Amino acid sequence: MTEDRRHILALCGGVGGAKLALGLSHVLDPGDLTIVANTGDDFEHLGFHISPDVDTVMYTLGGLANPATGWGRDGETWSFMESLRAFGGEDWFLLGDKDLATHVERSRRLHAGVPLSEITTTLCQKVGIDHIVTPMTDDTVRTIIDTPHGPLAFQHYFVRDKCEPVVTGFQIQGAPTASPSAPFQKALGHAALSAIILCPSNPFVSIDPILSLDGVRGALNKTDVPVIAVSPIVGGQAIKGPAAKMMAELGLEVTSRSVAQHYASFLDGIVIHTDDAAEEQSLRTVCPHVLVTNTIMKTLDDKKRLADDVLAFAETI
Ligand code: FO1
Repeated sequence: MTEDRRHILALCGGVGGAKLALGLSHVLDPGDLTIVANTGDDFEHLGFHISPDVDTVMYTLGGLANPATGWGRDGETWSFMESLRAFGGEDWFLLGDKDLATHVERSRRLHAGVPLSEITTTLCQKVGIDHIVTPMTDDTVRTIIDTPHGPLAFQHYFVRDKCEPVVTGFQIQGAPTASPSAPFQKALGHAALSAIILCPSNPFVSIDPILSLDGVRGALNKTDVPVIAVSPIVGGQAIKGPAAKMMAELGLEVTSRSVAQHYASFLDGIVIHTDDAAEEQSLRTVCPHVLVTNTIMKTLDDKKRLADDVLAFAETI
């Protein structure tokens, strides 16, 4: 396949996924990459529509992200939050002043009837992003975390309760009847589609909501192009976030093998970290192709190198 005849579809959640999405955006031309962000984490808060994973991808590719947290904006100020707190308002979810502008403008456009995917395209263009970044759907999908004490809305579990409640399962509400956004559908049907990459995001709460949309898992089961996952698990721990804790609580082994098993119906290749090289043989019983490389992305060079490694791996499948 020649360089100008390839299109890569990357599915991602927030911080970890956005790092690889940034790497891919540096090594692929704008027309050759579609990045689909999870919206199962979206919620209405203080009257605004918050789309955390879309914003994390937008800020990361736009060079605006807070490097310390991975979410929110760099050089943020907190006057709004401090004033809200002084009024006794809800202050468990931190909205910085610059970030707030995103939620105000997005919510205004949504109320005017503009679909989330069109708003995302516009906002991404405004911050100088040339690649296609799209929410997984324009429909409402909400991830619910089941716990022994009842169901929790995703951000209540993740931010308010700091991922402390034990997880017994997940509900991806609205997903079976939600359509993939137009740019996502276009990428899935792209004549030059040459690989689908599952970024190193949480399989349960970042990637599963995308897979659960109407027709998506079926499309991945049927596709002829390689589907490759970059494992978010390294050395029995999640690189970021609660994936390892969730796996343990669900009675799964905290390994890349469990990740591969989770995606088994469509997975052609998995990328694991060099520290886990000993797992390679047992992984091959679940997934036919395994790439062992450095999957930790601290610098921009790390992100570009991993993106190159994953694309080269895809070409061997
Ligand atoms: N994550 C936190 O841990 N604490 C926060 O207060 C917080 C605020 C926040 C505001 C806007 C935004 O786009 C993201 C924000 N996040 C925060 C991150 C986010 O909730 C999670 O990282 C994702 O939902 C999981 O991918």
